[in-house]
Amino acid sequence: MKNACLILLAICQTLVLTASAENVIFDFESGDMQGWKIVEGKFEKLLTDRAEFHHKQGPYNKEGKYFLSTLELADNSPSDKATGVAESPVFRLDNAEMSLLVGGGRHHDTYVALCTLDDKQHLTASGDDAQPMKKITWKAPKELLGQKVFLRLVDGNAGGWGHITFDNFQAVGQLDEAASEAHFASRKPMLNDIPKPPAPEASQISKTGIRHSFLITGAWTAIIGEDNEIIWRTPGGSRDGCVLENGNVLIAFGNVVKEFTRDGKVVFEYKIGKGNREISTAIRLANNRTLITELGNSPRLIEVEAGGTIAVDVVLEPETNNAHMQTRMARKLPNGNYLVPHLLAFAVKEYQPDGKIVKVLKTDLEDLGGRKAENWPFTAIRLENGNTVINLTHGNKCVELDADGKVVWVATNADAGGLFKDPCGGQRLPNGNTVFVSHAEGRPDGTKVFEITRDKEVVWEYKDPRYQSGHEIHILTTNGEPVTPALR
Ligand SMILES: [Ca+2]
Ligand SMILES: [Ca+2]
Repeated sequence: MKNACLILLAICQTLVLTASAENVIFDFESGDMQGWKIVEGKFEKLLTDRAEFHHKQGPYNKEGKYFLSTLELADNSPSDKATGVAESPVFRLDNAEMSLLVGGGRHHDTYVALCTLDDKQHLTASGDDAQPMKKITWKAPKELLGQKVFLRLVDGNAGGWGHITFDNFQAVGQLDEAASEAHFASRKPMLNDIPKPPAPEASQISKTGIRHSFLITGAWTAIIGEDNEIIWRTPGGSRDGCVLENGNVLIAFGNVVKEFTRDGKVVFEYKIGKGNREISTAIRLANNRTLITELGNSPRLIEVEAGGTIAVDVVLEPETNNAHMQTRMARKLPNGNYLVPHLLAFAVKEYQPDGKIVKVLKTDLEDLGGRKAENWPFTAIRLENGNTVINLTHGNKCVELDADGKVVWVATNADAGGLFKDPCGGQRLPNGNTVFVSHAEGRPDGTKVFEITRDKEVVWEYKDPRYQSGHEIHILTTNGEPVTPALR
């Protein structure tokens, strides 16, 4: 009888334990895998106590001493080449709230997932292409409560940032040894069947419904329609350019300027002068000449007749022998002078046709962070009120200066949510909004061009995985209406 009571008590205790909520913690502080198994592929040293990053020596933000990393080789050197899958023991999930630390790659095939025994992945988390682990909180959907679940660590990627790190998973539930054994014995391989995310498509994003068509130069030279279709395209990387009133397209390539008809016929061509190295400007003037700037041993601004004769030749003063950094998009003013941005001179200079400099607008102003902010002027867009809009590449901002060179408006990455990534060309729209091309945005799903209001609200973004960096833009229409004047 006494034995029977003890057995009954033991059964009751087991029932109570089974029903009670406990913490499921995978922090690896016992110095072992806590029942995790590498179920596919191979990781030489998944459990690691590495203290700092391999290259930059920063802290991993790990919890305690041990964590899991698919980056580590047995000799403690790093390699993204390993691929595989590791899975945790099975546990019953009793509370929706969970937290974990995750770092490493942000690929579709580097992630941690919460899975059910039917192999479905319900919640996933990846790194940010960064070493420090970040804290992730998950909230499970109701139907998962009381279900048997497990964690899956996936590294299907052998390229850059092809690894994942993981630590300190915390949940409320109960480990289930029998279910774990059954799962490990019966699981099916999945490493070679990770679904690829849909390829990103060209898109224009605007809460207020803005759609633009535009010419874009850079790694691509194309006219994009309001529905993102390619209306016109020519091969080769380009610098400056514009769409002319007759529909032809004038493009400055590295060492030649060409005017194309829409069916690709070249109707004007100017090749760079001997001894110079780059061309950075191509604008058709009201007098039907073409304004061009040349960079190199003899930096100059020229007006070229339709037949190729050089009618005006202005020596530029870029204050550097670094040809590539001498100047970008120069423009002619209604008063007949020229406005020329000089990157390393930290200045936009206004030249008379006789070469005399009559005004200098500085971009290394203390208001803008001084010389150390590296505000290299890339555009010089004179507005009707006499102000000048200057995109500052490298310094990642846009500034509007008044006629005396004082800052009257500035937009930075604090305003634009980080979208300035070496802004190059741009355009001030008739409604006062400004459009920027971010040259250094190379991600397929990154924002290549964006528009902000005078109040510095981003109201339009253009993403296009078909090309990488952009250089200059000419907005042609907005919601079907032509954009004039083209202040750019
Ligand atoms: Ca740990
Ligand atoms: Ca890998």
